[in-house]
Amino acid sequence: MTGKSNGIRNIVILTGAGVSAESGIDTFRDGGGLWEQHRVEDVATPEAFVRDPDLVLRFYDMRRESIQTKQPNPAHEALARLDREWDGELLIVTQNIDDLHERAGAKRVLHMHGEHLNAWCTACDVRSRWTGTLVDRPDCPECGEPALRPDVVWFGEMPYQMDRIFAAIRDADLFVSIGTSGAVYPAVGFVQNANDLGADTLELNLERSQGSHWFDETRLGPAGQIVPEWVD
Ligand code: BJW
Repeated sequence: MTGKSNGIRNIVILTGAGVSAESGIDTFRDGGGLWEQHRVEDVATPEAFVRDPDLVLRFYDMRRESIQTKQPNPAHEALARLDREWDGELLIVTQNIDDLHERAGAKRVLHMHGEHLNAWCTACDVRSRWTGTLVDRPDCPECGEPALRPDVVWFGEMPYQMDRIFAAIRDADLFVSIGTSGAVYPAVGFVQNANDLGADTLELNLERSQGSHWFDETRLGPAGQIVPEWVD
């Protein structure tokens, strides 16, 4: 990455499901993606969880079990390398609930849509590590109530750490979006914020996203190829 020679010090990288696709984790909106197999309204809204918690919990049990069998790919590894070697500010804001950035070694990672291994108790508001499955549904380790939900952000809920994300974008010289369709707010608006604040903007994706015209530059290809090419 030749950024430093261009005066780039501070980088914000937004990642979406496409960065994990080559690890074998389903995206949401591509052909055969999760939203073709499950209705969003049935599994990814707070209303769905109230209506049919078992269906929602089964959906996340299935994803949690699957993610644990997957490995980081060259895109995660390249970003971890960049995180390790970049001495300016850097923040990987991921919309993904998987932990493949961390398992590749990245440290500066923020999960704006939550994490698949975390549980959130709706009775006492404490977060904990998720240990059970549907057959062994755990109670909250803090208060003992059977009130755990996946600690993920569903439609209609506020994504996590928005203040920290906007602060990082405000200071960014470069905003890079990797493998996200640009269909979901507020992440889809980050590139406009970055543009307004004077950062360079780059999209790395298999296909152009819905907000592609907002980026200064777009490079198309599989993340496992184009992310290492960009980083190295
Ligand atoms: C590759 C590749 C390869 C494939 N290499 N690339 C009407 C108008 C405007 C807004 C709204 C509206 N009605 C409702 C809203 C708001 C709503 C929203 O955006 N709805 C839209 C559907 C319109 N948003 C919300 O409710 C959010 N909250 C909110 O807005 O709060 C208010 C607020 C206001 C102001 C500031 C802050 C907050 C919450 C959204 C929560 C999204 N939750 C999910 C589930 C998370 C848990 C889980 O994982 O189960 O998050 S939905 C799902 O979509 C998931 C993802 O993180 C998110 C984005 O998906 P992503 O990552 O882009 O995946 P795909 O599949 O869409 O795209 C894959 C991409 O990869 C494609 O581009 C491929 O080309 C590419 N690709 N293979 C590189 N090999």
